[in-house]
Amino acid sequence: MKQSKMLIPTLRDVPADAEIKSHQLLLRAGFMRQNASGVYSYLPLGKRVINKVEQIVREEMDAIGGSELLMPALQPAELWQETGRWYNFGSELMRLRDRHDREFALGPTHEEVVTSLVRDEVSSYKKLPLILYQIQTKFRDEARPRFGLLRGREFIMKDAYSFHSSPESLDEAYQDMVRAYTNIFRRCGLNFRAVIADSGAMGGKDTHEFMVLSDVGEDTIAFSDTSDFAANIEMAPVVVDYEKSNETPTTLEKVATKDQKTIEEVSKFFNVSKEKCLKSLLFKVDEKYVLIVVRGDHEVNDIKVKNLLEAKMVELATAEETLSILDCEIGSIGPIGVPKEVEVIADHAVQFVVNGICGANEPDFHYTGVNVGRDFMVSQFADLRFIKAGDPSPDGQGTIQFAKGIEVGHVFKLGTFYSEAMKATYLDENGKSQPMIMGCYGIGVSRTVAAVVEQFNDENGMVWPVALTPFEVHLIPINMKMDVQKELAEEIYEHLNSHSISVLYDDRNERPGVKFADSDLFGFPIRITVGKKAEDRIVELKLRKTGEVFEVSVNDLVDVIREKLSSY
Ligand code: 9G3
Repeated sequence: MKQSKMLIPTLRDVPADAEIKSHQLLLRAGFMRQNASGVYSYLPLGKRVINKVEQIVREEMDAIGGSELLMPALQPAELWQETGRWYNFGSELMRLRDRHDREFALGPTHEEVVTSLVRDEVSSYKKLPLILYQIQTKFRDEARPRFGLLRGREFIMKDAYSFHSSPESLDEAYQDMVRAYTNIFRRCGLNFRAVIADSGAMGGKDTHEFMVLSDVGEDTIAFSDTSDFAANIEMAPVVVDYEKSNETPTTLEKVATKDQKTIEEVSKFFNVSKEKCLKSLLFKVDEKYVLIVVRGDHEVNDIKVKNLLEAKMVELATAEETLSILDCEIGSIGPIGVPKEVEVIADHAVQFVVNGICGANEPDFHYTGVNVGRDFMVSQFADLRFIKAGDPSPDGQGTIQFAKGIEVGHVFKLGTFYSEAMKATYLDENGKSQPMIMGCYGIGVSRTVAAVVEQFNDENGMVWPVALTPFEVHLIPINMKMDVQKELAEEIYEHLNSHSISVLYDDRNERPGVKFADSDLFGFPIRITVGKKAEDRIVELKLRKTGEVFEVSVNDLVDVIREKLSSY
């Protein structure tokens, strides 16, 4: 392609509202432009990268028996009303009316559409399992779009849906998808982890997120420093063998602790570690109140509380609720003597605290010498705390570390939530009507592009992996006014194209400095410069990643380029 013919509006300066590297570079290199908050145009170079990611996704989806279709972005409200989701998604669901005043959603995802399609077209177990996928634009009216393509309001997603007549068949498709996702993100050159995640509102049980490690990621991952264990911080199970201290239990005492409220203040006041303190939090769980007790140095994981109690809603009780239920303020809560209608549940670590300290449910007093089982009872001990860096990895191998991650993929076992709500049934081998068992699997295609830039850049610009680069070679004559350089450049351009090496030919009449700065910004793997040795048919080859420079005779160029690309 000739650069003078393409729209690649590069910027010298960093755009003010672009806070992260990928957002800055994609704008500066002329790969994309913003049309509105969270809404972008992919310009030619950016669109070529999108195409490459999509191609990799298609190959891997087809390889596991997925068939590509394309569903509408305009989704009739009736479908969303069948599952009830029309009512429980708020302003994030973009809605509109057509000329007849009929309501539609601009699709944020396609469970309802695909389930309505399959219920109409599939009725026998013989047609299952079925894996359908699409690569399509999604709309979600994010409250705070930011970080460019990482959190947009219109974005490109590959979303796949699978339909099964048995849980085993779903498991098989789920595992195939995990393998396909692993291939996709490996082929994109990404450093990622498949992470055990919480299914959140999607129902179903197993779910994995694919996280690209990056400091700008919004999710926190807990992963083992020696094994491949990795879990979203919300889900990471805690498996610790707490040792029981051999202290002998002392008597319970109520001690005046004027103005001491937080664990920090109380542990300092008594000059003990936070591990000796008990932290009690009152939660409103659906319609009842539950007191959660954890060790002073731990944090309550409300997702674990919600999953343990199979609750729809778990919220920290307000100060007023605390006052009315426990007759004390939040800083004085303790598990001793709470009203019997308040269930007390403790994290496993609490049962190993001997002679602990806890609030006395009245201001300016605390109990010391507290021993669970003697001074207060719990209905159960459970894993209710957030995992911490330094904890042993739950798989027994290595120690937990934290990292930030960008979610680029998410796979779910949906079960029959949608097929039951929408009566997507099939006749099993006994002629009995059964709801289809479903899975759904997403990849953020446009988000993946931004994640790649986040992982591969340097002070001069982007550094594309070969698999995703818009062009493999950037061909730059130093001086277009010198015929020998211009003619050799054009000969090389034709030669590379005829050998299916993708090349962007910078045929502009620009100063070399401008050309090289743009070239570094674009970040293609190889740059060929045609300069003063053109008359000897010698050119300079530069590798973008390492900066290594080689002189190459034009006759060897194709072989050298192919060798450099394969070992890049
Ligand atoms: C909505 C809105 C936002 C949403 C959803 C629905 C996320 C919604 C979850 C999923 C689950 C999977 C198939 C591909 C992979 C992800 N945000 N989710 O359902 F109405 Cl406004 O999309 N869907």
